[in-house]
Amino acid sequence: MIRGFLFDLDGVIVDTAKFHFIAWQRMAAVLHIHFGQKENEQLKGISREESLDRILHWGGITLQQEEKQHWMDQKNAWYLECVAKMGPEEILPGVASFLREARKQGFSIALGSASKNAVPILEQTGLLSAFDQIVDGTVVTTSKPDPHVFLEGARRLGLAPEQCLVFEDAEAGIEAAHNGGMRSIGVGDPNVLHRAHRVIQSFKEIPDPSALIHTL
Ligand code: B16
Ligand code: MG
Repeated sequence: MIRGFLFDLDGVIVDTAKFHFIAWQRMAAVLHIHFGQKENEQLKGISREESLDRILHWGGITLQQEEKQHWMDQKNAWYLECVAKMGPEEILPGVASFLREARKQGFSIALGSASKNAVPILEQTGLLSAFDQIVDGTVVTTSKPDPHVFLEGARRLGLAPEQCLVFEDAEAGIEAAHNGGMRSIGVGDPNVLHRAHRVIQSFKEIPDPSALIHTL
């Protein structure tokens, strides 16, 4: 029986993938590396450093750790310029009411994100108090598909993995959920997320959390 929900942040609660894209693209342009939407898709759910490693690899560039740190800091500064303009209007359709209903119905709710910027984003969008636990990139260093971020979320909620349902927009995140022994809902493209137990385009399709878990 599902008793808890584990939410990815980027691409599930808010569409920050577009801001990551803008920031990585600025860097790629300076380094003369091709970086398009297809490449960006492969960075969803992947940590900042691993994302940088992948982009440098695609561009055939090797950098010293110090230079890598410079680009991670610069990319994050560009990213935060976008985040600073965010407000509740950036919450994806149906998410806020799903979170409210889930709490009313007694489900436990945790965030399971690779992002180190999760708390400021939840603060800016007014959603921080909707979560019982936050597990983010400041807590967990391994990238999805490693299940640690979700296992830690389940542990903090006091639930077994099989009592948790994960919401994810990234292939790597769906894999992470399954590697941790959890069920998953893919949010987005069914062709990318075909391994998920169910795929939705939007939370507007699933207004009632209790009804949802009976469809799995
Ligand atoms: P930051 P999620 C992930 O968040 C993003 O999908 C991924 O593109 C990003 O590189 C990663 O967070 C790290 O983010 O640079 O803010 O620490 O989808 O796991 O919520
Ligand atoms: Mg995501």
